[in-house]
Amino acid sequence: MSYKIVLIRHGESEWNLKNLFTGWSDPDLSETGHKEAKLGGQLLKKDGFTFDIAYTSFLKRAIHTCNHVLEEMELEWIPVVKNWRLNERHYGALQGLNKSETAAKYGEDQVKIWRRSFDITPPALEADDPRNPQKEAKYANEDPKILPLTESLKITIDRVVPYWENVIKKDVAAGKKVLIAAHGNSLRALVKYLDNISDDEITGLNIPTGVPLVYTLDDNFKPIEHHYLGDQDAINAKINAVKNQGAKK
Ligand code: DG2
Repeated sequence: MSYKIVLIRHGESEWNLKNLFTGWSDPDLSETGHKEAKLGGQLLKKDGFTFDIAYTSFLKRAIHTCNHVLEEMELEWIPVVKNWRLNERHYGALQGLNKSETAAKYGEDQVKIWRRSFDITPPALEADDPRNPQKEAKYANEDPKILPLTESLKITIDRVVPYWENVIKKDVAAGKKVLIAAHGNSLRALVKYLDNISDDEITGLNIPTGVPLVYTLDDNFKPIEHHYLGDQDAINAKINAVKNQGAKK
């Protein structure tokens, strides 16, 4: 017995295009991002995939990616469950800053620590910042104490993994075919857990925009195999582009 799940990071967002730290900010997909998401859906359809349910975040770049994929697959009718636990890692006070300019100001090493270290948090938003999630209507039903002002990957794992274990995995175990449309770091959190990647090794993992990542899991939900769908050279180029976003210009 084995299970298949598909993860997809949203297509390029307007802020990815401008190379801005995004986190819980809510820009839409760029023109390229819309195309990437549609292509992701076309590749899944061509390879005979189908889904019974999709999970995504509260952020429109992931929601619109999910919609594009389902539209290309003529699966707009399936349930789509949205939850903030799949949101991008909260980038704190870095949100809205340009990654290259931040590297020029604080050094590439510091930006790498903020982007890829396991347990170091970026500087937090002030509680009275208008971007505090406690002030946003979409988080009004959540316990304000658990809404972050900044997050490390470790903290992100602490909300993504319970959502996988307690909610999504139950659908997979029940035989449902599941799509998860989320973000660079919320997916790094899930992949670290599924593949049991060490705290050190995870610093080198970058997830490209808009490319379906197919996991085959065994009875115990341990990965047997995973692969990206599409042209591998193009995918590697995208992975490198993500890696280099923190370089000085
Ligand atoms: C990016 C990831 O998140 O950035 O928040 O800036 O996947 O929602 O575009 P996404 C952000 P890096 O950690 O790769 O810098």
